[in-house]
Amino acid sequence: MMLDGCTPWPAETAAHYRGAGLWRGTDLGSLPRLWADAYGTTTALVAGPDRISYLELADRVDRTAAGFVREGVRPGDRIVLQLPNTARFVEVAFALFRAGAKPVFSLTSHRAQEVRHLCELSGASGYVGPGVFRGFDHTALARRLAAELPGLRMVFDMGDGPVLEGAVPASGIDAEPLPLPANDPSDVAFFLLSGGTTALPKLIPRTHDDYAYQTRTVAELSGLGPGSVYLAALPVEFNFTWGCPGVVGTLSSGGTVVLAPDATADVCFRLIERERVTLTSVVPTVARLWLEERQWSDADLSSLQVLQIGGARLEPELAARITPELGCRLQQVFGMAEGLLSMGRADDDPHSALHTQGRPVSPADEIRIVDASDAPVPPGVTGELLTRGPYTLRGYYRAPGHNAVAFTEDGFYRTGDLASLTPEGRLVVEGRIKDVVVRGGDKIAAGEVEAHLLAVPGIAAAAVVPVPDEFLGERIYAFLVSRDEPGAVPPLSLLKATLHQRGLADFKLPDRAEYVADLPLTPLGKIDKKALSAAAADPARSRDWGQD
Ligand code: OOB
Repeated sequence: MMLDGCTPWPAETAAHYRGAGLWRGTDLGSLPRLWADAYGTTTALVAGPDRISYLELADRVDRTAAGFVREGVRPGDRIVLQLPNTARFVEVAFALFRAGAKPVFSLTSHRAQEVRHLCELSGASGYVGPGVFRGFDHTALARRLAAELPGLRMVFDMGDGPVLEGAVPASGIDAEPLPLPANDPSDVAFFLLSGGTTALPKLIPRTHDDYAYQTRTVAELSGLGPGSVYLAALPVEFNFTWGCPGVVGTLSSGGTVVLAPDATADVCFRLIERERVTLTSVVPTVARLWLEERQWSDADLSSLQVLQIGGARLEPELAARITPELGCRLQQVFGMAEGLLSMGRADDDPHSALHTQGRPVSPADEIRIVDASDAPVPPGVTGELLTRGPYTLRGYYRAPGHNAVAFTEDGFYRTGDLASLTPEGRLVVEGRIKDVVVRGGDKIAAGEVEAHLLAVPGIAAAAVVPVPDEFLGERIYAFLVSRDEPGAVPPLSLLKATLHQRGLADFKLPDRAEYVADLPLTPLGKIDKKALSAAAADPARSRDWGQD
């Protein structure tokens, strides 16, 4: 049974996935102990100076789970989890699974707007955060939210600093292990966030069975084993880092996970050299920075066998540089928090490795590429990518209205991506129709930023579009119509400050704003974003992003 507010797979489909051995009844909460039995004193996690064995990890998860239960965490509770790349993240996530609670994976860059929304939408009863992190007091924010949201009863502070009254410090989440009930494998284990096409992010329920299947499948096809060392360079709460094969896939295979505090070449090259990392995953923006740094760095990267790149369009010119300059294989990954993963394979021919995003990872993944009337198009023709399968959601959490348009009647998820298939069945991602800016791998829903811009006094209309950028892939360009005469409108610096003050995460702030007399409309009367994107990309416009 899935939590109320989720859309389960139809019974026959679920039975088929079970019968075919894809869903094996795995409870994610039980995994650390099973791994400890299999891999014992092998190092599971490396984080800063800490090296944590599989046995230690399982013991910590048991004690932390018991600590959460003692503090009032109950099965079914939703708990917003906002921690950086630390061993704590892994311990807390699995401890919450053990306790039957359902973590909601939030980014550490999220601020009041996002955290409040996640707490409200999930009906969270608890929040686990890093205390003060990168100068921001997450506990103070959570305490403020708890004062407003009656359901939010528990605030846990995993930081090292002094802990505010009313919050539980990390040391308080520790108790003698308890026998805890197992989870229903078909139920939600945790929630990922959608890249979002609507004004507010949606929650993606991921079940124990579907995520266990995803991570096992990707780990197998990546050839992971006890000698594998995975570097978590991107934030660990991304599906890419957490489970493609990522943290969960590596731990399932007896390998070692190294947690990087950030994705800079400085930090990551040192870790690759020191820990003999064999596999890591980055977005194209990070890959570009690593290639730049490689020209100056003498770090020994010879252990690195595979660099996974995904999350945003990879320019062929950048793709072609990976193997010659970093000495490892490039594996393109097209994926989404909603499910479907498509990846290159070790035996791909060089052209496919550079120019396609590989094949879906499961033989049970169903792909349809359709035209505007939902009719399938032949190979080689671009259309919208629809998909369903054993680890792709059937509905966002508590979003019936949106689900009615985001899924077909027979349960295919409309990805909003434009793609074509090669005659051999490889995916080529060509673009997208969804209203999103992909800025250095971060997904920003245009509608969300527009809603905040419209709340700024003096702004009558707003349209946010992507504009190409050499380093970030895309940046955020806002076209605005003022209520008054143009001279009286807020400049970009003030707009950014206002949105920041409203509690919007900084990565969503417009890089550039331009006032126009009115916004162009399509024949159907909608804002013509294509025309605006083209205008924003016009080289006649200034590229000096730092200025108003
Ligand atoms: C990953 O997940 P999300 O949920 O942050 O974003 C999904 C969207 C896709 O629908 C697509 O629009 C874009 O990101 N995307 C790509 C891409 N990989 C993702 N666009 C072009 N080329 C690619 N290779 O981004 C994600 C999740 C798991 C693994 C990898 C990426």
